[in-house]
Amino acid sequence: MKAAVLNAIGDDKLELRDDVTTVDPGPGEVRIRVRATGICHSDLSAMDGTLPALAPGIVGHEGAGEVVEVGSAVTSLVPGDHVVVSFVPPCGACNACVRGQPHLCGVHAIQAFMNPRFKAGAQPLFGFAGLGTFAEELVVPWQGAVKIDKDVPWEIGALTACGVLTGVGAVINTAKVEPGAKVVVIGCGGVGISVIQGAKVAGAAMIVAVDPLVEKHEVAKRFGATHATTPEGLQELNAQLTGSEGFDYTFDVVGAPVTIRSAFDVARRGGTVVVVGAGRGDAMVQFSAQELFLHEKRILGSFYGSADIRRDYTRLLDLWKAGRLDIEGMISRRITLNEINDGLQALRGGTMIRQVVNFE
Ligand code: CXF
Ligand code: ZN
Repeated sequence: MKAAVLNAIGDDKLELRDDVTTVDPGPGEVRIRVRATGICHSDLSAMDGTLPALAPGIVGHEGAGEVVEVGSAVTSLVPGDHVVVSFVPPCGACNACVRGQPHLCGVHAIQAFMNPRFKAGAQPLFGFAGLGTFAEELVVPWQGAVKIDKDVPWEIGALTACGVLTGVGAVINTAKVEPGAKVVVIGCGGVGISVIQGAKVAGAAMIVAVDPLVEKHEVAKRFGATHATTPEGLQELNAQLTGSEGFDYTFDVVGAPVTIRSAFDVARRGGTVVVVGAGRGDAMVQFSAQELFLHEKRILGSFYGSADIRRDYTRLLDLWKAGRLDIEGMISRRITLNEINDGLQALRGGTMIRQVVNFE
């Protein structure tokens, strides 16, 4: 099959090959024919070493497709089913799963670093985050393939897999934003736009979008932002909108020390700061010992929208069907796998919300 291969961490291009194969599905695994995948900023982060990944490998972690083969122990899926694939298939048995935090199940992530998921000729290839959707097929545990209705377009399913779930989940599950809240969202890519949409769904009264690219301000407003500014203008808006008291909820969707610090600074005393952005392991953020206790700001990490994929993929697609989440509108561009390097380069340019790769 055809796949886009990352030969080494640090490469800025993927190699298109047509001699790639998947591992055979084990008893609890399913083979999926990928029909659409989004290009997420985390794919660039895997390529440049910001996020942990192994090479040679296949990136791409936001996809939807059709089940083509199921392992002997799989009872919940059959060939022909349409599924959204997840990079955190909850095993159902570990402490995180039993505790009710299936998004923190680490079983598949650990496996992903030990067992290659593909081969190119005789060369084993890893799958980023245990997936690798920049390939025509992939094999995943059945728990990582969630069945969706057949009338859901592939690209809508694909974007739900990572960006929409991560952003809307951060608002609804992690922060639990309530009606009337004043919200700031720093970073207006696919996840940031999903945070904005989540805040709108949650009934926020004020949603301030922050992005250095002014072209994105109108986009953010189209998805529900009530105000938009560059990072330099944020304190001024804070003064205007809250009398400098600060906002109830602030979301960092960049993952850089300066944006996390800024999210902290514009949260009110007792407010909630949510770190959604996927930052570097060695990037440090400073807080004074005094400000942490004195202002009682709650700093919450949010991984994968604190989601339960079985509950939340359906919930998000129901919101989409009801017209309350605009997922089509997030698609800036549609390409084929042959154009993947062009898509990655366009994402580096900063103005793309989501590009979708459609497969035959
Ligand atoms: C990332 C988080 C780290 C693993 C891959 C996906 N989240 C969103 O892009
Ligand atoms: Zn992603």
